Amino acid sequence: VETNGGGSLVAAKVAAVANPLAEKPDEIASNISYHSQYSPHFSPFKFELEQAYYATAESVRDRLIQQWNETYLHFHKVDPKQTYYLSMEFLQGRALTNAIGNLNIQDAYADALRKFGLELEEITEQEKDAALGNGGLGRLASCFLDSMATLNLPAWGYGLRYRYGLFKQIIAKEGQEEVAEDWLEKFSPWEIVRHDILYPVKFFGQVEVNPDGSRKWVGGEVVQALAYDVPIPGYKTKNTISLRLWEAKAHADDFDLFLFNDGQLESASVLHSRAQQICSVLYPGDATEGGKLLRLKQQYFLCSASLQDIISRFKERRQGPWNWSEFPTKVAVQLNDTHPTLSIPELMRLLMDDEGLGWDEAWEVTTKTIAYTNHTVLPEALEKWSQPVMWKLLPRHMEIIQEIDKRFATLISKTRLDLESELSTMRILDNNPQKPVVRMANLCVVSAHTVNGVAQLHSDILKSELFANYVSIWPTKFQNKTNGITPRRWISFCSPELSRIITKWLKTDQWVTNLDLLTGLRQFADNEELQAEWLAAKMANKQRLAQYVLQVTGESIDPDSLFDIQVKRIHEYKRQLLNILGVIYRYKKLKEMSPEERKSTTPRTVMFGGKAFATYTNAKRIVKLVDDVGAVVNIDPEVNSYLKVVFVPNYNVSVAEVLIPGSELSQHISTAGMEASGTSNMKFALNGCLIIGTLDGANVEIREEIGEENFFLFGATAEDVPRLRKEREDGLFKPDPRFEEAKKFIRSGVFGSYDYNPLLESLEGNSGYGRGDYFLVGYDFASYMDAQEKVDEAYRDKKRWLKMSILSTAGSGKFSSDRTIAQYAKEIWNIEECRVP
Ligand code: B1H
Repeated sequence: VETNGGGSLVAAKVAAVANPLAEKPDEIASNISYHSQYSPHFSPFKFELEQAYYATAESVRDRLIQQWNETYLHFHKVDPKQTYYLSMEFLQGRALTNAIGNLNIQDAYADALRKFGLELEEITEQEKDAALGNGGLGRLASCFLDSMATLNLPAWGYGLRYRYGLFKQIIAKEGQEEVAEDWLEKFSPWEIVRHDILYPVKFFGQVEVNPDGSRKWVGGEVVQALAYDVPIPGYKTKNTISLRLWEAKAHADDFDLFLFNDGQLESASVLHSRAQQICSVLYPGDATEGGKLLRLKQQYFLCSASLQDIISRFKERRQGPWNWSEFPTKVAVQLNDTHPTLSIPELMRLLMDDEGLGWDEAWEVTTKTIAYTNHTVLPEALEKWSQPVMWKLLPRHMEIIQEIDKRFATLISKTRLDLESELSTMRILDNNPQKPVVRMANLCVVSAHTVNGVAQLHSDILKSELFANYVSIWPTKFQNKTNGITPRRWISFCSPELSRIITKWLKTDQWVTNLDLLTGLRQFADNEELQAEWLAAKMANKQRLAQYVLQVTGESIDPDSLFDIQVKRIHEYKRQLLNILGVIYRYKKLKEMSPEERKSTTPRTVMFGGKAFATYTNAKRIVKLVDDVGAVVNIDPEVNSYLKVVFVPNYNVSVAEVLIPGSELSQHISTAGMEASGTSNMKFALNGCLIIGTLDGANVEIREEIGEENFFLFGATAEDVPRLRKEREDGLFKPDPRFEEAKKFIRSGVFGSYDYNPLLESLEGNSGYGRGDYFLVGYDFASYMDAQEKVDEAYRDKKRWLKMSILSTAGSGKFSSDRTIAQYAKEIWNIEECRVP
């Protein structure tokens, strides 16, 4: 069967036979052929790129299932203590390249596909990203899964199977537009529906007292949680763990045939559609308002289904009678931020109401099981749930939370009279009659055995500010676990060219699982041969990126210019506005120069990418400004060979895999103290990209590791920020003339007629609008521009730049998520390797 633009099943001349353990190209080709003919998704006579992708993915899945079954059975037999990572977000991205890379069969797959006249790359491009997350927090969870599998740890992820993940971003004339991203439009070959794993999850209802005084949650509305398992292969190991995603389903009996037959078609299935809503969309937050009740339902749904599953596995693995005090020796639960906090009252409820434990026993089990990671100090992102809403949706849980709160207050008044005046802010329940809420972070801190931040500076801020009072009660509860990224996806697979060079110079590929070995590159940083190879690899990556930019924006960019990138969610604290104001100033200066003068400048291509939350108007205005600046600069014949500005649409994991390897300078320029960690900073540094940044989040540690001479530092420190904000309020701030000039240039109308006033006003000290330059763009502008001048100067010295680039990669070893996960395993979870033989 020959088809247009695709492969050919006939050309391959292979038998359609499936052998899940196939490793040779011939056998793999027959697996692919088998799936294209016998998997019922498409016509068996069609074998275009899309069909070839699905058949290829299914052939890989066979192997994953084999290993995943072996892993499950092995864990079952050994019965080790196991970690469960509960997260409302997993930003998995594409799976095919990662799976064949981790299984170490990429060459065999490339050969097999060539038999059909296909290139592996065009097949992997067919896959849609699984974007079940918003940004850093969700991607961190996915990197953690890769490391847990690679380190052979008995650990699983639990999340929700959202029908629609993060929206797709389109950049139109009016700025950003959002459309639903239908990642399940066809089907996902990477999930296995588990009809045998189903739990009831209840909402609403009321609490009743049993004759013996114990309490029971009755009535209400029940939905079913159905498991979908995504196998997560480790790198070069058999261990393949699970990401278990829950889907909400109504019970068959919930369909009202009587109403249906009576012609009331919609009312007949009202329970079905209500159940369906629960997993319909990812909460579009980084810190925002939304469909509140639905979000709370989602959170509880994840917690309840996961804990029922964990308890059922615990029981299944006990042979003979058990003691519940064993539970924390077999189970560790990690809460990814406060989003799964309801796990705390849910575990208490299951232990007390279903298993018959008393309060003290249940509390001991719960607190020894659960640990909590904080990912932000932004007040608007600290979750607070309305007490009346919680009483309605989860009455039994509210009783339990009330009791935890009461006991905490008693502890303080009995043991810490000095803290009595702080008690009202430390309590879990804020009983302000105007707006009574439950403070989820406080519930976590009081209940969890360990609380951690995600970079050293962030953890220090947690200890000295947000959670300071609790530290004095439980000094050993607080830890730091600096974030990390998986070197498999973020260099090995996304930059094979650079990876080959690293392996050649280190004379080993062990660095992929022992990233500290990268320090071995330091001794060659000045070596001309390495520098030449490095330059060639970076250039190839830049060309690939330029190709991509041309394809998605129509803009051609020059691979000989400095590729300067800022990609992350659009947020005022991340200060994309500072970046674009700097670009505007640069443009104005270029315009004022003579053609001769321009020739001595460093040509730059400044790229932006990232999504703004749909109702965050200032963030959307920033997107619009960037796009408008690009529209003017890029067609300005005097300037456009020295400066281009591009907004790369729909930034997501797979776009990052093209952008990051092709980057030379990346911007991590948040107001100090506001970015908990950042993780893209680690990805860029690992790929030999230099950083311009503030002393914020993990930047601090990156700079320590790669050396301050290889980092373009600017800006106020976290310690300075409160004082500077005060000065700003008091009118003591003297703006840099360059800052005034840039703003004035926007006001002059060169970038079009869009109303930028709200943005500009947000930068003014005493404006009624916004928070009076709360993010200190004005204050940091001067040192930012000075640092940018140093960048230009450094880039003109090619050798120096290459050396800095090599040293960036060489110093990135600490930021492997393998290191992070090993620390969680040892210092929080107390779990050990459980390797499948
Ligand atoms: C991070 C979030 C977040 N911190 C609320 N907090 C959300 C908050 O849907 N919501 O309501 C979603 C996400 N995300 C990020 O976590 C930090 O800003 C980064 O600095 C950090 O690197 C990342 C991983 O720790």
